[in-house]
Amino acid sequence: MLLTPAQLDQFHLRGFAKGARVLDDHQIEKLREEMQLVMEGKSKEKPVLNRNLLGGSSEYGPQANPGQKVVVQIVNIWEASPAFLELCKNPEITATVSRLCNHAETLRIWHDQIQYKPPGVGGPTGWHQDFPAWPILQPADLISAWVALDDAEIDNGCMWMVPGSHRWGKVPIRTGEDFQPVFEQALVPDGVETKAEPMPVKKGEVAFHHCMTWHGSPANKTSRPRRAFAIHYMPGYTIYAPTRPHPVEKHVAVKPGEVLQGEKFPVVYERVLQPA
Ligand SMILES: O=C(O)CCC(=O)C(=O)O
Repeated sequence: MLLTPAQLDQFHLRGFAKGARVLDDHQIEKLREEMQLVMEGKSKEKPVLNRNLLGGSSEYGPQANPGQKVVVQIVNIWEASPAFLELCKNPEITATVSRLCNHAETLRIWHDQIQYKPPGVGGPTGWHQDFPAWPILQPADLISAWVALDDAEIDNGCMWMVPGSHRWGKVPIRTGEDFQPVFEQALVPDGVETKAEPMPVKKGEVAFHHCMTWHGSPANKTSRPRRAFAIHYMPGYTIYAPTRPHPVEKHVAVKPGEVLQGEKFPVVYERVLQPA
């Protein structure tokens, strides 16, 4: 368990919490190498997406498209890299996520993603809630574990969170000039505080967030990389409920209304039930 009882309470109140270190320097180096390999298209197996999240050229380098900001997004690197799949199965991470999901008995990988903001050109990831961007699932009980592969700090684009926002339902959010969340006041409950706060995470540490928590990450203004890996876990009862397309949908082999399962949604945690 990577969160203390007090941190578990904080998570339920605030919608996110920072956990302990889960990777040593050697493991981090290995994952960075694997990421580079997959990003350059040199891995045998391929991920679902390997692109610049901000659009533009499919090339990442600033030389390919001068002025183009870049957030490299690799979706389902676990399919291309055994080291990342191993991290998805980390028993401490999955046991913690199960606790955060009301003691879910089973967890599957919904999908994962690298977000890499390269030095100098690394751009922002706009404010959003995850669940509305996943329009083929129900219910909104998913939890993400976000593992830093570099120190993620304010100046190189750590995530920002709005405490308590996971309890306000679906709210369309835009990103303001000053990287503040912009939203319609009438859509949030009266009297709630909507102040964003940074969530710096040291390399090798993990942080957790709920799929309705408002979050985003500004540009990388430094000469340091900001690499991170998010694992989006779904409890075993999550069903396939398609309303709009999603890149991972091509892996779905069940019918609407059925539990979303199959080899591309591997079980990574099963709670051992104690005999009565
Ligand atoms: O890595 C980032 O800055 C954003 C990741 C994110 O939006 C997520 O994990 O849900």
